Amino acid sequence: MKTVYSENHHRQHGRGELTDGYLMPVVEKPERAEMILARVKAEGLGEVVAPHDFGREPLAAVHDAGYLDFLENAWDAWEAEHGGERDALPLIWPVRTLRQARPENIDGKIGYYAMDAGTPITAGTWQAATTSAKVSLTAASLVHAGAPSAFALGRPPGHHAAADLLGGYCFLNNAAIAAQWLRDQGVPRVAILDVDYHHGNGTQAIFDDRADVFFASIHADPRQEFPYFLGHADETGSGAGEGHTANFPLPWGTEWPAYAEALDAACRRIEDYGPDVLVVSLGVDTFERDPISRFRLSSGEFPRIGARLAGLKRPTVFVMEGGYAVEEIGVNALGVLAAFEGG
Ligand code: OKP
Ligand code: ZN
Repeated sequence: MKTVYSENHHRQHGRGELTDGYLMPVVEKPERAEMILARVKAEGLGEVVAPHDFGREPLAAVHDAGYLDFLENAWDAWEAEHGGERDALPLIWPVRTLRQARPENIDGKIGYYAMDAGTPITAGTWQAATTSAKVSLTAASLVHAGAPSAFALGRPPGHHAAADLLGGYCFLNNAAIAAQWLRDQGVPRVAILDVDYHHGNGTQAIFDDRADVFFASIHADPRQEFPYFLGHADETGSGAGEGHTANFPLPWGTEWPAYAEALDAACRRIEDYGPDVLVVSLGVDTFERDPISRFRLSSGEFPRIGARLAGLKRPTVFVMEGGYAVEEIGVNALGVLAAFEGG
């Protein structure tokens, strides 16, 4: 399969994220994509191609216009207020009892649009995030044109970003943008399977009330793990989307046997839905030595994920999400992709 990649991801290189009371180096860093790209080349997965420009429309089909304007201008506003020495991070949020209205001041605006203080906005964030969306759209367009599969090797990731919300290192929801674009090309049914360790709260929220995009996610139980406030098993979609969301939360310490069972259950739900295209939010932070996660999949088990996905026999767009064990991220991601091709 082809890999879509652009060097522009380097433009997102945050200096600090608030973690455990400390301002720490950001774990979502450029080396992640470099390691995966090196492995794509080493294993000869296929041609590496550059993304095309799709304009703003596919972004606006998923994200709120005011949010996109904010994201595009946030760094300049932050720099004007605080200088450019430090990344832009929020410190207050419109939580319970506060009014849900967008303030004028940049500090208020960041709180309005952010879900955490771990997702720094930098000088290059807009360029990197829009390129990551283009990478995902280009992979979707390859599959739409008849390729059995394609790999969107982008960063920053996207699955925590909702229509008007950034967080969890995500700004634009690359998987949702690809899925919506496919729908807008006339593809009747799209399924998204999110295998990142963290629940894809943004993707779920975007398609919550819709039956034309099925969302399934296998992830650490939000009672224990980020993003804490979505991803429980009883969330099944709303309105017209009732029954079109399926969450498989698993406890800390989950190993392959329990993971495989959830993966099989999620895949059976997708088979029942019968999508024309499958979008996989591919996170490999389920790895046993991931520095911020607590599942216990070994490198040898990622190919088994790829083999199960191949069994769905659907045109498939892989969109890169998380995975923070930089040394092994390439091996683990390619484990899934190469086994998918082999299966
Ligand atoms: C993004 B993706 C760790 C703080 C957790 C958020 C994790 C975001 C994961 N001390 N920060 O789903 O891989
Ligand atoms: Zn994750």
